[in-house]
Amino acid sequence: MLEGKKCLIIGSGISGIGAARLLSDYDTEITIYDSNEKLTPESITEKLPAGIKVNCITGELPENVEMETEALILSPGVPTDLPLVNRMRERGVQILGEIELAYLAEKGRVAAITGTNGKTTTTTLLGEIVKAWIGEDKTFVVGNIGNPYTLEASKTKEDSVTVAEISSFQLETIHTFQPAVSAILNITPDHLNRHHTMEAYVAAKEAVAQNQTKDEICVLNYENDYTRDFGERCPARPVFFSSRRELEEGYFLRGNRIIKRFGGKEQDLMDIKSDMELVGLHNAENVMAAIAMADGLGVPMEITLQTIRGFKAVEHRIEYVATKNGVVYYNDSKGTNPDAAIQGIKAMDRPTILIGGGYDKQNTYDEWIESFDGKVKWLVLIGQTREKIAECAKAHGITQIKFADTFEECLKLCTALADPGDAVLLSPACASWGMFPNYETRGRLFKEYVNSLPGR
Ligand code: UMA
Repeated sequence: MLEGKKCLIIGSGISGIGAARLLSDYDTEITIYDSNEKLTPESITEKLPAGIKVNCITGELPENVEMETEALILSPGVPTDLPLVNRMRERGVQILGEIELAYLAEKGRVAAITGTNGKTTTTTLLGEIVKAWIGEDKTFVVGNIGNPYTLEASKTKEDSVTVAEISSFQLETIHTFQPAVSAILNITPDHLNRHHTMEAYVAAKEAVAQNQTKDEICVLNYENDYTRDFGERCPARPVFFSSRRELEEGYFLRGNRIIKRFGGKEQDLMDIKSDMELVGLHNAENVMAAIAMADGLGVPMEITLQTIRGFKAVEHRIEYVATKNGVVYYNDSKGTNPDAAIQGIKAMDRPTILIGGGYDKQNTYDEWIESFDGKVKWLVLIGQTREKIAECAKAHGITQIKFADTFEECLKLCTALADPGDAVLLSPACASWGMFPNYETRGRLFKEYVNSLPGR
């Protein structure tokens, strides 16, 4: 459907490069455009594999290129309501996201995971389960997790499984994307600067199931109002999990044990304290979602449970870094919104120096600050949101607040403020943008700093 067309890709990040690679398999004319004036066409060309013919443009897009474009491919970070995109839409130009483009080349089955929090852990875990079942060569773990789907889609085969972490940004631009098994882990306010309203954000998440049929399943969290309600209107067959109540049908916790119950038949699967290394109730939810999805794909239960038993925490998610001079350091750089950061502070069992702040996604911070539960000894704030968070913290009676201008200053300050027996937790409740290219860089810099501190 793209054959012979003049295609314009917006964004020269990893998705845009992946999209160009995939498009080069078709007979298309490819242009990559990036609005960042600091980039040069040469710097984009350098990122492309040799032998691919791509026209690269940065800064302003010439009008003739806009007018000649017949298909527009958007990177996830590109808002779908940009004037340029709106003009092309009005002109009837075919508009698709990088995920949709990849899906056009998909030959196997897809398991797609979305939700505000827990996506990366669940995707990684399900990826490991599927690998243990059909082998690494037939398993593709892609998407928001950091591996563009367009780089892998052409390698898929009829008997392969693609496990995809899909963000709300990516779901805004799908058309035919149809997972065999999908999951919406939870929905809480996030990315409202991009989606503008909660309704639009929820609609984007629900789109993961829009092309599914009742022969396919959508795994949903019974304890989240949005996902529970979606069960009523979901085009796929809803399969619920719950960490708080016993369900008539589905996967749930009874004390510390995960139980599966369908058609009146119960199976006692595992203990969340002694059978897995992941900690916290949110991880029990991620594990139940992964089990439900693996079941939906047909993975034998023994393979699923064995993989979970050996699975360790994902990098940057409440990740223990080191203990230096009696201070325990945790990297939760993936706490990029208040809801995720609540899990971070909840997991602490000691006085904590908490690093917060970053890019402003127009979130509110009250619930996060209310979850501090007297544990936050000092709140050290960085980035664009620091004043907004400080104001909110003060309104909740928290006065032990410090500002830092740079990340380095912030880290040194935390070390100075911490006494033996304390924790230092990087769990900012904000995206990293503005100070770092991504949360991984923020987390890695934190770990490098901690590991460079003297002491064991
Ligand atoms: N750009 C434009 N015009 C715009 C906006 C951006 O030209 O209007 C350009 C920028 O100058 C930049 C490029 O687009 O050069 C960046 O594209 P991108 O933001 O889509 O980033 P990618 O590097 O392609 O990474 C994207 C995802 N990024 C975002 O959604 C912001 C990555 O998710 C994802 O891992 C990757 O695709 C592979 O699928 C990151 C993320 O932060 C981890 N996701 C959000 C989250 O998890 O909360 C949704």
